[in-house]
Amino acid sequence: STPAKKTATNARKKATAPPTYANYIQGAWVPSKNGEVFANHNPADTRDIVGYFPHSTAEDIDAAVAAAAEAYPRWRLVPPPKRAEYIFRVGEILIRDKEAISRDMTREMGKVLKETRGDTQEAIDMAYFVAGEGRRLYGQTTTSELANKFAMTVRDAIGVCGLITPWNFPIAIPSWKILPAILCGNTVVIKPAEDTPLSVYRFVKAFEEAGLPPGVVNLVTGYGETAGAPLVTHPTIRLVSFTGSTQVGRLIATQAADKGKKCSLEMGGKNALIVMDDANLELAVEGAVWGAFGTTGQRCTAASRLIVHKKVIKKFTQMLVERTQALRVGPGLDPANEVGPVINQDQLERVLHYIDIGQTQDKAKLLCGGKRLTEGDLAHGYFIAPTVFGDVAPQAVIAQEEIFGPVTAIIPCQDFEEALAIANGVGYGLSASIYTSDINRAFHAMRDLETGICYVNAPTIGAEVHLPFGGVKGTGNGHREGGLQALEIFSEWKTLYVDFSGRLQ
Ligand code: TXE
Repeated sequence: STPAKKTATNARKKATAPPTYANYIQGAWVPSKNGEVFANHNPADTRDIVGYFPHSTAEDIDAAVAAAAEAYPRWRLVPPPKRAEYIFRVGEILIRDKEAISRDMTREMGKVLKETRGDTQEAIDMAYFVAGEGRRLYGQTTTSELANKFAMTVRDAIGVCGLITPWNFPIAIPSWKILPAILCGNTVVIKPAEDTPLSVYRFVKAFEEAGLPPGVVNLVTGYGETAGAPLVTHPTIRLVSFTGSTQVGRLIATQAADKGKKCSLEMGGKNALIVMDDANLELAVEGAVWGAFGTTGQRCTAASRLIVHKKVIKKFTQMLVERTQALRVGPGLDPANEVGPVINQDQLERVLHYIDIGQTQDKAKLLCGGKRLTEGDLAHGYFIAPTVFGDVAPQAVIAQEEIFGPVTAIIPCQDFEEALAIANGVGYGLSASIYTSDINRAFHAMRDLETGICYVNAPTIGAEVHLPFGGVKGTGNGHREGGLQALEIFSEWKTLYVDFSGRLQ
């Protein structure tokens, strides 16, 4: 196109007001009952409003839950291979729209395009994986104590599920919940994070286009206390699946327990990456950089603790700091950038607060980063320089609490046993990794690290959809998403006995 044409297009783009989106209830796009909306900002440039979304309340949740309850009896009787066909079609639509969805996601969430493409791909992978399970919803047949009596188990749906999701994986995490839930015959209401509603809007659009019957998937946007809380406490909701902060997760667990609802929680981590003296240091540094700063450190699997053997700590630290300082920080839509902004003002303040604690209270050594970046256009976004602390004590605040930002802590260790003890010395237990060339140590670590996921010679990140994802200790409540294990969350076992003996009892 000619330069003149380009200018005209840009002018048109600027003149267009941000779109206003709607909730999806009973197969129709509807505003919130109070008519209110909230603005969704681009964290790389807050002057850019991505769109306005319904500021929903209990009334909207009531309508969505009623739609899901109405759809449930029919959906439950749709044979699973047929349910799977809708899911397969959703996967195809996501493939077609992958680039557009990923660009929108970078705009509303901030992480770089390479990562949002990965996020969308995860939903595609999940769609195909789950669709395949439609023909394999196996139960068991087993022996009976009595002759001429047959015993078996089948998976049954649970009912209407309330799904509450965070902003760090705006489409992947919703896919981990919605897809297995509806495959198992449940209907759902999803309340996505207020910072990333557009990605879920686009995901739900795919269900609509796939021809999913009205009411099976419903979307209500809004804030946690006004839209999320009424979903959790709604009497018709049989199951709540939540990913987010520990504080909210604990509250939801209490509310669900009080009403006898099933509840699955995923609440974060304080993940350790151990570097032994026999590690390939180049590999370990690369793993530490992406484990710590990928998604700007806003991953529940982020490598926020680097436990390094004293023999290699000097070399490792020097290589890591050099590599970290070379990272390009900026808007995620520019392919030259490697690290995007943090999600919002609260998160910016929270991360800077932890950086301050690291220096003042923990008395750790700030090796690089440690400040907000405000040069040029960065001033309009929530950018923080990737930060490395050295000489961090295992009990330091920054080595114990989830920071959820581009901050990592190097903790020295004397030997392998001490490394394991430090790694296990936190309240969380999501993922851990060890870099070593000693196979015995690797297996020893895999056996004794108190986490739901362990990596050897790979960073603490990189979940695959056909494997279970989740953690022990404060990370969760015993459930696993992904893999066949997700079916355990979203279905109940029903035991069936058939007596064909005709015997009188
Ligand atoms: O989480 P919230 P926030 C951690 C991370 C981060 C911190 C705060 O440490 O710094 O949490 O993030 C909904 N009833 N993680 O404030 O508030 C909310 O609307 C029902 C780790 O964003 O837990 C959103 O949809 N719902 C994590 C979702 O809960 C409520 C990912 C998560 O928001 C609610 C995100 C309520 N009372 C944050 N209050 C991970 N495990 O990966 C809020 N919500």
